Amino acid sequence: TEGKGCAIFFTGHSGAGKSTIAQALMAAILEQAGRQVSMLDGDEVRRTLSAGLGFSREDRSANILRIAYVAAEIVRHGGIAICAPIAPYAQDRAAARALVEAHGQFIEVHVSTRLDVCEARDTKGLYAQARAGVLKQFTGISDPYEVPDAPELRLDGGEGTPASLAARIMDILKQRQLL
Ligand code: GGZ
Repeated sequence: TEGKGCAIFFTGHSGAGKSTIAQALMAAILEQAGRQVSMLDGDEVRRTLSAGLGFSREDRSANILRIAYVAAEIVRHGGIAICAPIAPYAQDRAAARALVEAHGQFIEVHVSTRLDVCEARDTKGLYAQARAGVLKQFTGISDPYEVPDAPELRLDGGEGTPASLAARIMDILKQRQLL
């Protein structure tokens, strides 16, 4: 286990491809560097660590802070954490960054897939429910998404394979000697 601790923090709309790219990244890190990765995916976190939280601004902030707290702890011990929530608020992303940067590097990856592409995919049918008003406060439809100003990387999930997009992140991790 060479390398230092770091967190790769994805942000982007539902259906942008965060989880898929995160999975490809985890596989690449394991294959190319033999390093284990802790995955804090939006979906699973919502069922476990953040069970009981909703989608108000306050609950979304609490969710991001919990994820960041765990990631910071992993990074503090030299591990690699991949986080993949929507994280729609710049203030929460900045707080997450501050928590992690106390111990190691924070690589923010904005998965910038256009909203109409995410909505057209609608893999889980959530956008349709949001349009129908069944799902309230849905990011991009009836709730805000603040586009990151200066992420370490911006990836369009509508272009290229998950493996090719993950490879762009691998390049950064190698450049920074984190693997
Ligand atoms: C956004 C929602 C909502 C609302 C349920 N807004 O694509 P998914 O389904 O699997 O991932 C989304 C997930 C978002 O949870 P996060 O923890 O990533 O959000 S945040 O960072 O804002 O705390 C989506 C589903 O939950 N989902 N209701 N109203 N996404």
